[in-house]
Amino acid sequence: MVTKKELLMEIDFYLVTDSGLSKKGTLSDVQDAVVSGCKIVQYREKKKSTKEMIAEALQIKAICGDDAIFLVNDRIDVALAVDADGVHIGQDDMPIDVAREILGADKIIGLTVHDIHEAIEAENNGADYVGLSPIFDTATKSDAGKGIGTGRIMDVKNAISIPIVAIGGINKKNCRDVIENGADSLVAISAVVCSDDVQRETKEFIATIRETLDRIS
Ligand code: 3NM
Repeated sequence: MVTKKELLMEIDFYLVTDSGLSKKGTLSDVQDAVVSGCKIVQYREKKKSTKEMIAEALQIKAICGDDAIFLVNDRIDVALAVDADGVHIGQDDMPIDVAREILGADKIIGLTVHDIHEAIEAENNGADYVGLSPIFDTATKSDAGKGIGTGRIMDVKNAISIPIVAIGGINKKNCRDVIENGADSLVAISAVVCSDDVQRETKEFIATIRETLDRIS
């Protein structure tokens, strides 16, 4: 069986949940993305109680099963409570070495980085992948700042060997450019969860990412 860390090397479209933006709800979005071939899901929930989050996280974990990696954003306690595959944390959250100590070697830890220096530091501190952000301006996260542009992705790619997940303002028009510039995977929240057809959008993102990766490899 493929381990979740091995599966991390095969990710393409990466789903981050957003219950505030979602048309059909978080569980529906996860179900639609996973049946469409999405191999990584991050449960990002800023509004619900811990109790509600644990109940929902257990359902997401069940949907992901062996087919998709299941990570929890920020909340290491919730990840531990439901035995998720790992966490995604930010620069101001728990330091990676501390998170690793708590979670253990087998869990996946992703860290948001904004430049080459943070990316190198993330790899040196034991991150399994980096989320590079924001690539473009985005209205989805009010404090994301100005887009860094796709050119920066290749700089980071040349400096580290762990996977790079691009995030921020990505849609079907600009996603080829993101992959051509070195991203291994990408997140597109509003472009997918605001859609009427999450399955169709997920499939189209996966097909475009795969086709671009094949073309440049
Ligand atoms: N983090 P959309 S940008 C969750 O810059 C998140 O760290 C970001 O949403 C960061 O795909 C972002 O709709 C939201 O632009 C991305």
